[in-house]
Amino acid sequence: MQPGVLLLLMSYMGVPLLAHKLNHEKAIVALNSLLLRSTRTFPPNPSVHIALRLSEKHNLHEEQNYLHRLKTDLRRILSRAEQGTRPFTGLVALHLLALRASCQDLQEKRQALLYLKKKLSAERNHTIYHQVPLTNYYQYSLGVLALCVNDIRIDHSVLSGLVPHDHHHHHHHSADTSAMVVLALKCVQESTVPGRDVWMYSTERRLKAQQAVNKLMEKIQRWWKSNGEVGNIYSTPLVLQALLATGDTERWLKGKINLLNKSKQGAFQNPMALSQLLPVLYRKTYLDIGQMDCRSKSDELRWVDLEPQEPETRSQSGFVYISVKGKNLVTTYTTRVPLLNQMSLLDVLQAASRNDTNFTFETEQTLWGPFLTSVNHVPGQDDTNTYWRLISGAHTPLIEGIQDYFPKPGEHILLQLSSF
Ligand code: B12
Repeated sequence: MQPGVLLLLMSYMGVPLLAHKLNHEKAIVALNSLLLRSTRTFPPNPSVHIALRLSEKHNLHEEQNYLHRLKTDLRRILSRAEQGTRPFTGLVALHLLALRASCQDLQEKRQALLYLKKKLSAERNHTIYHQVPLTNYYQYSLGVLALCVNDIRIDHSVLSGLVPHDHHHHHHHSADTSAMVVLALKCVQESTVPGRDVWMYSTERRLKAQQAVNKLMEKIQRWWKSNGEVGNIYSTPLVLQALLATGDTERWLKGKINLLNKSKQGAFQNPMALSQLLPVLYRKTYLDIGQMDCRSKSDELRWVDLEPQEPETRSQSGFVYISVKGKNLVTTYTTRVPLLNQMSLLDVLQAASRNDTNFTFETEQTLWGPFLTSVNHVPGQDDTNTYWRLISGAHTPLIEGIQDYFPKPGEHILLQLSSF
């Protein structure tokens, strides 16, 4: 095409392009208000605070209140952690990122930093003896990222646990986890000693980090789908952070537009999912937290009242079929539940246990909502690497949890005890 023709074409397209851009901005601010609103109706979540702090529009009063609640929560978590129940590596890491994003430097922060350093050593030791961390690589890298963003120097041993150093060590990370490892190592690579103009880590360390980042990004590029997704729509926001952090703005933009469209279809109602999405819509990554100075910003974000949800008119009739399979793939239980309007999978399971006292299940509250921990008295267990996997039809794993997924009439849902 002649350059002149291209120019002409572009000037014609310029007007709708601008309109698109304004629409995008409006949509992003609407999502920002939606996240702000979630602070009133959901338990405090440090990931939500991080996203509110990283965004362009603010409501400083609401953010301050939320920070206060988070601190109370953190004190509770740390005192529970002292009783040595289970590791809170990822949760404490998110709190430390949230505190840094509000430029808070207090007693609870020092205590949390100490705790996280200890836990990361424990994660590392666990990888030496058991090939996997105490929690998982996602939390391990989140922990490294949180220390790094808070300018804390990380032990060599802990870092080398994230960098596969020989050929026997292949980590098969998911897209989410790969992205988080990239962010952690990118932070390490770029860290300077506070107040001085020198690198925090040796040339050799930084080179190793760089090489590991390159490997992971190659993998992410191989996984890249033409619609701009990697993994699924809930891993893509973190992948877009990794792409931004490594300078691939072209893929970031493509992914962002796709996710904005998905959010218009209601895919990011869950505040945790939205909190992972919002930063990349504003072209921000968790690495930017380290540069925040918390000087007064815009203070104009209001939380909009939601337009009343359209009442679901189509009457859904039919059944949802539930089956339960143990590890040996033997079906141990089946039932069917009449599907009423707007029933989540959680509602369906509750109805099933009301209809039949032989069917029981338990859940545990997490940042993503209720996690299915046990079915018919059989628990999924971290120490044996098992969990209750949610599957639709014969083999389509759900990409949402029991509270967020809405089964369709006639759908078969399989609860399958699986390994991870
Ligand atoms: C590790 C991991 C798991 C591990 C957790 C156990 C372990 N010891 O590692 C296992 C393999 C068990 C798992 C299971 C599932 N997971 Co998962 N998981 C993750 C991952 C990679 C990291 C979570 C984490 O450690 N967070 C750090 C800490 C600080 O946060 P936390 O909330 O306290 O962490 C706990 C919960 O997140 C919980 N958890 C893990 N996954 C899920 C999913 C749901 C829906 C809920 C409610 C809780 C939950 O386990 C964490 C450790 O205790 C995230 C990726 C991400 N982007 O966040 C996906 C992610 C959260 N999981 C996801 C999904 C869909 C599932 C499953 C529903 C898959 C399925 N078809 O069965 C199941 C849960 C089923 C059930 N029983 O309720 C989605 C959620 C998307 C959404 N919109 O809801 C994510 C975002 C991955 C993705 N991109 O698809 N998961």
